[in-house]
Amino acid sequence: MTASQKKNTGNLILILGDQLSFDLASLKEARKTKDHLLMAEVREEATYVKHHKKKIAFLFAAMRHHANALKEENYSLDYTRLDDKENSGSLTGEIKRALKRKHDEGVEIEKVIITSPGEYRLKQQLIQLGKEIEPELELLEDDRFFCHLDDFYEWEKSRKAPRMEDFYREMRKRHNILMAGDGPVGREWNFDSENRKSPEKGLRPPAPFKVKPDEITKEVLTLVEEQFSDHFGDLTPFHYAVTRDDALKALSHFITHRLENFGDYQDAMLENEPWMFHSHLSFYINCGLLSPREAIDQALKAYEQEKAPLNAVEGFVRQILGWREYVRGVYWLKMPDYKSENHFNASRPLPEFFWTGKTQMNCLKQCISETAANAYAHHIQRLMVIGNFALLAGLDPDEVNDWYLLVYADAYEWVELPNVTGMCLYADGGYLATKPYAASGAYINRMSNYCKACNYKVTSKSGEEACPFNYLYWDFLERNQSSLNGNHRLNMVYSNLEKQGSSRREEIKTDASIFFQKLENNEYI
Ligand code: FAD
Ligand code: DLZ
Ligand code: SF4
Repeated sequence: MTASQKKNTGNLILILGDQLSFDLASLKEARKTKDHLLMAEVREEATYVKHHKKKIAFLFAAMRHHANALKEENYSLDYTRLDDKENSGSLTGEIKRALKRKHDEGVEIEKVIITSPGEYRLKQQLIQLGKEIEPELELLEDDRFFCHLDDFYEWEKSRKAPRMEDFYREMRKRHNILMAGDGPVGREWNFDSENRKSPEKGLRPPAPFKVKPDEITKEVLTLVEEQFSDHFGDLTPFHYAVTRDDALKALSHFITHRLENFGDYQDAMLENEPWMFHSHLSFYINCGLLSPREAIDQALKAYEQEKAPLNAVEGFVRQILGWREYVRGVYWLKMPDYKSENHFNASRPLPEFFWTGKTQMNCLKQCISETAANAYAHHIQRLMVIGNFALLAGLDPDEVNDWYLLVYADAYEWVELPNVTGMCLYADGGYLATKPYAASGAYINRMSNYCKACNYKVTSKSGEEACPFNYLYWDFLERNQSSLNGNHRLNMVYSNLEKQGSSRREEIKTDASIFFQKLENNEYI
């Protein structure tokens, strides 16, 4: 009789807070009668950056519901609550404690199995733990993605400039998504140019999908209020889905009510309309309640049934099949060095208003206040308002990354870091983006109605009343000319800067330095 055939042997399988999927690699191999699942709420994961209260509540509530669903499927599962007296405070500590517990119960753990975590930090901790404990610790590849990491590395090696657009086309072909023979449906691969409609007057997006918290969620909300009251953001009202059934309803709600306009208004922003026509599915996809495949399949079905146009469906597919997969590949390929990239040597500390929303710049006030309220902002708010400011003001990439990682309920480092360091700050020197996503106030004015209610004038270029984005944009280009000079996509912009003449360039410099001085003094700007 081998060891594994004995009744009191089995594996210990740790399920992380963002692994709430029934088709998880480690679960596929689990033997319900022998193996033991472990889930744990731990202080270290909630505080390695001080996550938004709503993010912690969302994850703990989703974890508790998922644990119950697993138990209903007859898995044997131990669940450590945050306020359990014996809670060690870390995931590695909880594995050690579970090993001891099982030993005391007379169970011999043969192997500790974990689907690879989404963050380098935790993966290193688990590898280290594997060296310290007796049973073998096995990390399985997380196969809930369209692209295996080895395939990404191979694709990347084969390209001179490994850009998202080429990767996306490759993925479309490989997975036969929106293909007509060898070419794309609609003869174009990308309808990005049809995804930039300005929000016209009277545009009203539908109300978002909302779920009333049940008893389990209410208990979590009380716990988070007690334990994490000093963390950023509003805990209530809380209306996110925390079960698979409700996440599926959220998907279906998006397909029915928003997908049709998703393409047209993908870049649009309106005051007091945080949800626009976006899907709000990233929380659910990233923690495993929904699979990226089913989100794409539902959108394709809507297209086939003529319920949504191609520019909307292709745009949605591109975000999930293209960007989401691409940034994950970049993260694992480039870590750990990617975390310390700082192409422009930016070092300005994060302004206080990133935490309070108290600024006279209405666009930033709107986007930061909505982030505090919802642990959510849509892509253009993250990129072209908050991110654009961080880039132009030369904010320290470490501080900016920490902020993005903690404020959004969908943020895990594998997806957050490339979006911030690569896409938004150009801190990787142009590996991910072909040029910095820098813009003056005119862009924000075109894509939103924020400027109408702003204390600054978007049409004014200089002086106290001028929109700060207007001079910060040129000052950023001037400051970083030596490191951006070789970028031919900026030739036109730099020739425009040259044309402005020396006195205008001095004016820009003066306006920017006055602004930065006020920022340093923590004045109300
Ligand atoms: P939708 O606009 O409805 O898009 C559909 C789906 O596409 C999203 O749910 C998401 O799964 C995927 N997606 C879209 N854009 C991206 C992208 N650039 N990278 C990866 N997936 C994408 N996304 C995160 O999931 N976590 C983050 O921590 C995160 N941080 C970001 C930081 C910055 C500075 C920027 C510019 C973008 C960041 N994004 C992040 C990408 C994007 O902003 C969010 O995925 C999106 O806003 C989530 O809202 P939604 O579900 O309504 O998205
Ligand atoms: C984000 C998060 C939080 C706040 N809390 C927990 C937790 O208590 N237990 C857990 O297993 N996971 C948590 N997570 C998600 C992890 O941080 C995530 O699994 C890693 O960052 C890897 O992506
Ligand atoms: Fe933002 Fe400038 Fe418009 Fe004000 S005027 S909302 S600061 S872009």
